[in-house]
Amino acid sequence: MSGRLGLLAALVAAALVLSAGPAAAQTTHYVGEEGNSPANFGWDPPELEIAVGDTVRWCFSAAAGDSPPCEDIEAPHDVHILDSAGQPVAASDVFPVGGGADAYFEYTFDSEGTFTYICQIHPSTMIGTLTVGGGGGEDTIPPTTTILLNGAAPVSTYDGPVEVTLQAGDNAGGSGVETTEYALDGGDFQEYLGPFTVSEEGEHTIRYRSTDAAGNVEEPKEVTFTIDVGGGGEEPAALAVTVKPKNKRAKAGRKVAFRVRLANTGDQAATDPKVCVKAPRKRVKPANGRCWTLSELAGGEQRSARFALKVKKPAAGKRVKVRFVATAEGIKRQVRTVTLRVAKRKR
Ligand SMILES: [Cu+2]
Repeated sequence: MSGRLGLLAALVAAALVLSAGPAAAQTTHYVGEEGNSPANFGWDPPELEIAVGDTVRWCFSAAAGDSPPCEDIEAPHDVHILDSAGQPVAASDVFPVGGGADAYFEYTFDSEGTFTYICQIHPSTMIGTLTVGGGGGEDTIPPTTTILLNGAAPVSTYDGPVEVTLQAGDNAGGSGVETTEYALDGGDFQEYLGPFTVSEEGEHTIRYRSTDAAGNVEEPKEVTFTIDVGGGGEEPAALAVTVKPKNKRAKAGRKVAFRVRLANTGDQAATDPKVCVKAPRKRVKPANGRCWTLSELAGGEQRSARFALKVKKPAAGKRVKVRFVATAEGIKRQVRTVTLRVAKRKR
């Protein structure tokens, strides 16, 4: 007869375990009896924090499982599980003293919440509190996220697209990483779903953080890097000069003018650029200054100036070469030559 009862209990227990589904493979926690008289019977432990999917076994015999707290009970007990609204969730039969290996009751908790476990024979002392968390007991430590750029520790400059990988891990014994997020170039945080690529040239900032299942949020970390493809944007300054017109008829005693345009065809700024006019002193005299001087000419910038020249009398009937010489600090000079064809003097 006791054999039949034992078989029945085993079947009930097996059915309970099976009903728990795939999560039943997770941790099993044990609760036993404490005390030795109706005045001080209690649960051991009286409080329990478990993860979703964990199983709790209330045992009423040393043969019922892990010991301690499974011990032979001093009096008959049962267990009723109530939810936070006091509604019954599950209940066992009454286990007699010396119940044997099958003298336990198990339940698997598949959702978060707070529950009460109570022996209805000793309800004032055998009352316990069970907290089912999102995956962890008392994890209060946030996870740690590591960033990899092109599969390695970040450096300051890249010459092409950058693949961003975020790796997150929770502390040992923690509840586990739930989400990892990143914010690109001052944008909102978005969930990281896998490596992504940043390819736009210029400076980029990525902020990143992870959150564990217990809700601990990592203080965001930040990395800044620059993408500079092929060194573009760093071409040295270079001068280009044009002078118009290239040939000009002139008369001795009169002025002529040339339009000079100076351009910086590089990317870096040209420092102290200037254009100076050079011509035979006896024949031509600069009328508004020999040199046109700038403090700087930015990359890609161009400016123009007007040079006025007074043609002297000895130039009459001559062809006069006038040179415009452009220079800047550390840059190859550029020269343009124009010709003045000065009319003969009339008698
Ligand atoms: Cu009891």
